[in-house]
Amino acid sequence: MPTPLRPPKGASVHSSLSLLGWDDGHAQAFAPYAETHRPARVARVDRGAADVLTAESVDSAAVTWSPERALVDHRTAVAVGDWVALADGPAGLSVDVVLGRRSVLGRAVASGRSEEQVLAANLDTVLVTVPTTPEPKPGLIERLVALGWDSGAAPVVVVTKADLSPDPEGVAADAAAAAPGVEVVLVSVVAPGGLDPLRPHLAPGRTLCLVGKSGAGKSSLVNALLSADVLETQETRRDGKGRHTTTHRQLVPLPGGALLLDTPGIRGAGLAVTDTAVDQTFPEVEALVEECRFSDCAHRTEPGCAVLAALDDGTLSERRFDSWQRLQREAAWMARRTDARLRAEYARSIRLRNEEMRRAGRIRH
Ligand SMILES: Nc1nc2c(ncn2[C@@H]2O[C@H](COP(=O)(O)OP(=O)(O)O)[C@@H](O)[C@H]2O)c(=O)[nH]1
Ligand SMILES: [Mg+2]
Ligand SMILES: [Zn+2]
Repeated sequence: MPTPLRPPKGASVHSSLSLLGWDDGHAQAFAPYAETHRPARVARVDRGAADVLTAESVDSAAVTWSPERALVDHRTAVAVGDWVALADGPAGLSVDVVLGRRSVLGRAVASGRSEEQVLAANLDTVLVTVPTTPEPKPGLIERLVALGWDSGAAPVVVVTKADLSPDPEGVAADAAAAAPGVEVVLVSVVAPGGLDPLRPHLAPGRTLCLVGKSGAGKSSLVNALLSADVLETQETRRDGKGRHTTTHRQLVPLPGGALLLDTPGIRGAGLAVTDTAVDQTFPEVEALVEECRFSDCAHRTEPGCAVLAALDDGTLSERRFDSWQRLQREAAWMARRTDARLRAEYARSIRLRNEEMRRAGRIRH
C-alpha cells in the first residue's frame, strides 16, 4: 500500500535516499557495490523476502512511496532498518549484502536460539512508549530505556494518552524520575496539537522505533502522524487491557520525512542489556559508585560506601537501587552466557561476508 510522502521539489536520487537516512558514511560503505548494485533500506522482513525502499520507489509526481519486493537468501540475516545492496538478477531483485549496522535494537537473545534476535537496525531514536493510564511501572520504563541505550540510539520517553489522565504532568514527572537524563514528551492523539512535543524528533531522514507494551498507543501514534489509518489499532476493551494487533515490524515513511518503526508489544523482558546500557540508565547510581571508598565495593556493609549513604539520607530511592541491581545482575549473566556464542557468531559473520565479497566480485566481472 503506497504511503504518502512528500519529497522535496525536484528531488534527486540522492535527496530521495537522504529522506531514508542515507549519508556519506552509508555511501562509503556502499562504494564497493555501487557499480553492480542499488542501495535500499529494508522496511519489512518476511520469510524469504523483504520490502525495500529505494530512491526509485519515490514517485514525486504522485507523492507516494511504494516499496519494492526483494528476495532474501536464508543465510542473509536482514533486519528492518538495514541498508542493503540490491542485485537485479534473472529471478528479480535480491538482497545481496547487508551494510554495517550503526545501531542494533535487541542484540541479545531471549531463548536458547543461537541466532541473533535483531529487532531493528540503524535507529537514531528509540521511543519508549508508555500510557498515562494505566500508570506505567518505573521498572518497565527503566528496562526499555536501557534497551534503547543498548541499541546505540538515543532513548526518548513518550507518555501517551495525555487526555485520559487527570494529572498527565504528574505521570510524566514520575516517568522522568525513572529516566534521568532522558527527554520525556507528553502526547495525545486526540487533543488538538497533542503530537507537537514529538515533532522536533521527526526531522527528515531520522529513523525512530516505538517500543512499549501492547496497548501503549504506538500504532495510534503512527496513524495520527500519517493522518491515515495505515496501521490497524485495537479497539479499547472494557477492561482496558491490551491485545496487540501489530504483528509486523514495519518502517513507515512519515509525510515530514522521518521514518517510524512500529513494533508489536515489546516489554524488554528476555532482551538483555549490557553493563554500559545499565550505567547510562542509572547515571546517578553510577556517580555514587564512583565515590565509594573501595573500587570493588558491593554496597552492602562496606565502610565509605556512597551508595549506602545515599540510601540512608534518601537521595537514592530503594526502588532505583533494587532496579539497578537487578539489571546489573542480568547484564552480567547475559555477558557470561553470550560470550562463547558471540565469538562463534562473529567468526561465522566474517566467513559470510567473505563469501559475499567473492560473489560481488564475480558479478562485477
Ligand atoms: N484517549 C486516547 N486513547 C488513545 C490514545 N492513543 C491511543 N489510544 C487508544 O489506546 C488503545 C491502544 O492503542 P494502540 O495504538 O493500538 O496501541 P499499541 O498496542 O501500542 O499499538 C486504542 O484503543 C487507542 O484508541 C490517545 O492519545 N488518547
Ligand atoms: Mg500496535
Ligand atoms: Zn558502595
